[in-house]
Amino acid sequence: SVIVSDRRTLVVGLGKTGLSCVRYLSEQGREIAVADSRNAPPGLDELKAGWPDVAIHLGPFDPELFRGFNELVVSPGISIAEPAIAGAAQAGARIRGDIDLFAEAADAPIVAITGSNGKTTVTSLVGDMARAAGRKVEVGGNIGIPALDLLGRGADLYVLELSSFQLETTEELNALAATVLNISDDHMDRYPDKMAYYQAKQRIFRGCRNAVVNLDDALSTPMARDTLTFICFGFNRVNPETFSTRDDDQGTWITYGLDNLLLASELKLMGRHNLSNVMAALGLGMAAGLPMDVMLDVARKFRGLPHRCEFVRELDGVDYINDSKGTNVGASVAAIESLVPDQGKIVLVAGGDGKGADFAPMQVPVRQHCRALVLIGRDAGLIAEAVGDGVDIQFADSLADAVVAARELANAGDRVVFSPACASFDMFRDYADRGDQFRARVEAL
Ligand code: UMA
Ligand code: ADP
Repeated sequence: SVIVSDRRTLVVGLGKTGLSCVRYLSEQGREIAVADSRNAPPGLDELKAGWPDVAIHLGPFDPELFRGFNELVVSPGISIAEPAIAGAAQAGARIRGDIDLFAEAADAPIVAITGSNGKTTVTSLVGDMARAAGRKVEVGGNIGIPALDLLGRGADLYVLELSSFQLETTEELNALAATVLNISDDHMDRYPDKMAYYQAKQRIFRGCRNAVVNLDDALSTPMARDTLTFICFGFNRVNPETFSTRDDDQGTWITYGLDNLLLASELKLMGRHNLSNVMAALGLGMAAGLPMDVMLDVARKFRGLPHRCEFVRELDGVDYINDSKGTNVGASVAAIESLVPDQGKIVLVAGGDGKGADFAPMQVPVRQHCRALVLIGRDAGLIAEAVGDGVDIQFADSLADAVVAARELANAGDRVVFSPACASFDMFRDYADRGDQFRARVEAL
């Protein structure tokens, strides 16, 4: 049977996050053990080499084992609704995540970014802006480097991308500035309903000083205001203290209050959704005290990140665009709407693991802007059903076949857009692997 001691922490999950928690908690002198439901989790060799004394429990989670700990630090890839975790919570254990540990230890202000889409773009922009302003900034979280690994590097500012999973296990983030960029359905395989997903995102505002609020998305507004200051953004407004847009004969301006800041045509980023991302980044940077001229300069130069509305090549008058990071319906709708070519139409390649999403919001934009739809992956049939008649739909067994089919369907002036609206795990290692394969197949045409 398990001996219950007062200070024992179970690190649940041994991916990147789990290892960062082991590293941090060991340094704190905590007595820890690790559990992972897999028999050969990714960080196993590193754990054994670095911390030979830490007990490791592999295979299906054992409720009795879990109840022997008074604190569980749960990785984002694992649902806290797992019976063993819920059981431990019921028995009185504190359930935390790596971001909760980070918030407690952070020695510099935090800028925190969540939302259904645009997180990585905005996080990178704010990070670049802070760096250009001469700040010692560390950037991490869901974007890749676990937050705890950013500690102790002498940062004077942290910029964190946070997922709903990470926020679920965070009590008080106490961010200097935080935003929920936008909310559309995602991860419906992990949440009982939309409200639960939305409530997880809202936790980013706990203890926050400046909220950066999207006026075009009501769900982006903090529900509990406390002593929060608002910095707002949204299209076509002339409100004070608000980043917005205005059209005149020179084009579309990004504005602040009554001031024109820069023309959309000065940006290298494509699409209306990226104007929203730039406005959000400016708002967060302003809250962090970054100079406006430096931020605008970074925005102008920012080229965007791979796999996000990324131009691959032109062939026979057709542009090929890799948007493999379009992993939910909202992202792919934004990609379709911002990539409509001047002359032709879009041939959309989509499909994968839909994570329980409702694909209905794709119907109108696909019917309006797409010449054809080529579908791959597990939920191809669900997408076809949601779009219904009115557009040519083909199914492909592999991404390679899909690229060949898309080439045949596209006319000169069209754009082939790969924006799956789905997670990649049914066919690929991750979205980057999927995007790399798309790129390689397109290069080989
Ligand atoms: N897993 C098990 N059993 C376990 C533990 C994990 O099967 O006991 C599985 C999970 O179900 C998941 C995978 O292992 O499929 C990875 O989970 P993890 O929590 O160990 O992941 P990490 O390697 O620690 O990476 C996590 C984030 N992953 C997830 O949230 C799934 C990374 O975001 C993040 O970059 C990293 O921490 C550092 O903070 C990735 C992601 O896909 C990019 N995020 C989702 C998204 O962006 O949509 C939320
Ligand atoms: P995230 O980190 O939230 O997944 P990214 O910045 O990586 O967001 O962008 C992922 C995809 O989401 C992009 O390829 C694009 O299709 C879409 N996207 C980006 N920003 C927005 C936005 N503000 N609104 C809607 N869709 C967006």
